[in-house]
Amino acid sequence: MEASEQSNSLQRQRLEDLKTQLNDYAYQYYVLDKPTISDEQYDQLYRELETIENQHPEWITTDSPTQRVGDELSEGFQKVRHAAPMYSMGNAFNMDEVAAFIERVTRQVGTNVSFMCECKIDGLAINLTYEEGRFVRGATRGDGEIGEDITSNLRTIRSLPLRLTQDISTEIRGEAYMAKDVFVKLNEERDEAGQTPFANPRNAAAGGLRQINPKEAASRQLNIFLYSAVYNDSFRPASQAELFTGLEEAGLRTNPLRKVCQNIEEVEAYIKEVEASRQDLPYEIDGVVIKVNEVAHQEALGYTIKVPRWAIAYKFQAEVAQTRVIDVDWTVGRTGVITPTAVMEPTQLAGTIVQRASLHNIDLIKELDVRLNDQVMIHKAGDIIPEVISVLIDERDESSEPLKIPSHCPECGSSLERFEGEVALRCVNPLCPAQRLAQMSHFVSRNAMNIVGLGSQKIKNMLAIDLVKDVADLYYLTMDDLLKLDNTKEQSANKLLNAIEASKTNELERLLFGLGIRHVGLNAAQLIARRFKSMSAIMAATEDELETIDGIGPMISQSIVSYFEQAESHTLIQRLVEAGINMENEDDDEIAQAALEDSFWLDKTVVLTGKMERYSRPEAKAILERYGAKVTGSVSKKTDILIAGEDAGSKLSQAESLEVEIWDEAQFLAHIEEGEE
Ligand code: 3B8
Repeated sequence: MEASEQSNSLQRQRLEDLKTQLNDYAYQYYVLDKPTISDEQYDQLYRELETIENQHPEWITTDSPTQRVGDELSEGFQKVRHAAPMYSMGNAFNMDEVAAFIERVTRQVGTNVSFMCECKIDGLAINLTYEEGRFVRGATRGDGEIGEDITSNLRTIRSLPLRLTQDISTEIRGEAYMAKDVFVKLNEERDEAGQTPFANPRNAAAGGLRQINPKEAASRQLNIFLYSAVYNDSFRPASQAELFTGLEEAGLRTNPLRKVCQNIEEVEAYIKEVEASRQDLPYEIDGVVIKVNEVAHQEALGYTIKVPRWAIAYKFQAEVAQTRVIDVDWTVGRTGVITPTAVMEPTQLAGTIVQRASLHNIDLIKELDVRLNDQVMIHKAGDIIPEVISVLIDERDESSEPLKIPSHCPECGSSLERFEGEVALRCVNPLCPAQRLAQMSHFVSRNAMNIVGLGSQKIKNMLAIDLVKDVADLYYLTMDDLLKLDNTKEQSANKLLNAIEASKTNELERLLFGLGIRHVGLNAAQLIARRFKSMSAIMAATEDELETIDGIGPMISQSIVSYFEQAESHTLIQRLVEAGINMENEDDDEIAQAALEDSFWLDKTVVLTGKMERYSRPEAKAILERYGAKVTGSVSKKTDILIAGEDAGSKLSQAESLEVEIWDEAQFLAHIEEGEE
């Protein structure tokens, strides 16, 4: 064997090992919820795999973890015929109907029957096709016979195995859903961005599965539970209980909250238990599914034209409550969006006492025609956020008038605007104290810079006497300044100064989140800070570069780029730098410490091509970015330097013809090493 062939085959072996390892870690993390390595270790292996795949695109297979989020947009969705129809279930709305189901089943197949009880996940039915253990296609239920091919969106779901542990060839069915916490964050972001919020996690998940851009789908962070399969010679369990263990052994995610019951009493106990703890589950359920456990009995019972005779869905009563609207609060968010909230007579709803409900925006107010003193029905969206669902118009007083929509900011009095395509009203006064208050409260909040002891009342007082105008000002406060505040003695002032000082060394992701860039939630901030590792690299990043991160879609990347296009943002960051706030990722090596201001690379546009000895392309790119360079993928007139390794191709000739400066690896290393000192 020739040397290069040998190194090729070693590399190929490494690639296979990496794929297996990474898929296994993802399984531990996303299916079993038990991470076995750190995010950093995972990232490192992932990037090693990416590097090999970049060098050998012909080796990329669809089950590679790098292939979860593709670049191609779907052109509408292809229709696919299911191997066997996907039925929906008959419903039971009370225990009598459940009892009738159990009696009928027992009459037909005898008393030697048990029942599998499961939670009814409120998501969307999906169908996953595996061929010899490989995920080849995913589809919606559609009309039950024919669904839509949503493979590229389903691939973005991290708990969905691209490769099973067994060579199963069949269709596996389950539910795709959005967890409650993801839903709450998504709606907060949508409110802030002036977009219509989703009514519930199910709609948000449905929207995610129908994205034409898989990157958007990935950012919805959907999850799945599997609960049924088309049986054949490669997969034939004897019972629903065996089906679940079989799915688990194959690497598929199942809901552990299930129970085999022998009789109606046990079924009823399960239903009661689940209904009572429903609020505490991290996902929304709308009932309990009761299935004949034995597959032989299931087959004997069969199907009607529409539904299986061996399963039934017990639906919970939707939890709603009636109360009266006392007032409507209009609050100004950190981007100036005005959010209306109904203040109501306190009432018990789904486990808590509720007295405020979001009305989201003026379109919703007009649609509901909600007015002061109205009797309204409320529920909890995603089991968490109280919302007004309807108004009892008949109980309304004759003298009642439509709600007055403010024309001016309730805080600063400047006139409100409504941007095209948005449902939100906004205060566009950049000096609005309410916006500043909201921005600063966000900046100091627990998940952001976590400045303990700085509540919104204190910030309000600071703003009122002009001690601070923006978040950077916090870092220039003195003892004398703080003593000017009401109720602030030396001791508490000292504490606060210490808390502010301590926040200077926070991780980069906290700062990035704290800036309050639209759409940049905690999760996005973490992903970005961990990949780019310094504020300057983030500021220099293009939309394309940001989107190379799994989970960062166009909405987030556009928002970041446009935030850093503003001169005010640069001024703010500069003042934070001068105050000594950490702008780098902690685990950075010495290179990251290079003083950016002196960096030769600052604001240079660089293109990498060809093979280098010392660093892989992604590594070289990361180093250059930490020095402040902008690394792009193609040579243009704007390129300052092309760094060409061995076997450089078209980019080299392009650079020559455009008279772009060309360096070899030695020149590059010399400059990096210089910078390291
Ligand atoms: C047969 C079995 C439909 C379903 C089923 O959590 C059938 O089992 C079905 F024809 O729709 N939403 C579940 C859920 C849904 C179904 C199911 N099991 N756990 C659910």
